[in-house]
Amino acid sequence: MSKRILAYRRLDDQQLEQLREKYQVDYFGKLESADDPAFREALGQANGLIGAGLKITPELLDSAPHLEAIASISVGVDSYPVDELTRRGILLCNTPDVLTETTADTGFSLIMASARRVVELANVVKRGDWQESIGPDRFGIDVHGKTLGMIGFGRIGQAIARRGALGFGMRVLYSNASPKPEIERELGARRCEFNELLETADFVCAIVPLTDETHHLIGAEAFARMKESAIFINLARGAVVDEPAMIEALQRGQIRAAGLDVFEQEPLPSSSPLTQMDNVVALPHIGSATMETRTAMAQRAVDNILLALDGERPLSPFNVEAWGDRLT
Ligand code: 8YV
Repeated sequence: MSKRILAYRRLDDQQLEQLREKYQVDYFGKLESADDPAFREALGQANGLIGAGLKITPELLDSAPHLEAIASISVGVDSYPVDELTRRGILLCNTPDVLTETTADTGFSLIMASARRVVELANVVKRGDWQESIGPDRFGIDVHGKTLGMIGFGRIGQAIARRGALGFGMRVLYSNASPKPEIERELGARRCEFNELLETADFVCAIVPLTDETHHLIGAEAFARMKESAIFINLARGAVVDEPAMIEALQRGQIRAAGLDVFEQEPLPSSSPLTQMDNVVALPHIGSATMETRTAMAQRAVDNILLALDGERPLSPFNVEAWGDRLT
């Protein structure tokens, strides 16, 4: 009997066709809830999953007794219980590389928009409130020549740093579990202690995976260490930051501004004080959201699931150990 794939994120026609050529596909292009009975039924028969944006719990896995592999349309794997998947012999694949440059572009647009108050001042014009030339109370701060502090220095962090160092003459500091000598040489970047970074950087940019270790990594103490003129950027995951502590730091003027693509609760509730603050640029989690990149991410996931269900090594497996010797 042919294997079954359950797709729970929008795929384009050609990608769906690619899956259907080899397997039976249950397609939920816009899944409203994991409790949808039709989805649950499909889960019960699925050998492969492809999708994103759904928290995969051990309870959901209990309803998927035939599951062999999951292809996530994301680089972040914080929606998956990775150890549990490994224990159950389920291979997880993600989509690194294809989104690096696009996500770094988003990061840099947050840096620019927060420093130059782009959204706030564009709204002045839109409201018809541009009555006189802009004075010091609405001046921004320079980006070029400043110090960029990267919390996390993986592919995306390095791509942001490259933009800062090579495009804007910024000094780059980074805090990361392992040193990155090659990019240190390329950009003149320097690895430093977390606290030194917080105390020195003009732009503090979080781009670490969300794990037990990074949960609420940046809280009240971290904000207290930042310069009053510092701008905080979060391109990682909302839960890397203690959000109430960040809101308080912004309200008390402990830091100057924030540029945020991610939040503890997404979509961000309209009642959040962050929606009301002029010194906050808040985006609806668009790090990788361009036509080209989202298409490439979905394609990577399609390729990953097809290879995995064929018993071949996918392009980007995350927990190879789940399949023991099968992929080595
Ligand atoms: C995903 C992301 O598209 O890849 C990631 O980890 O944050 C985004 O680019 C998003 O998680 C999908 O919902």
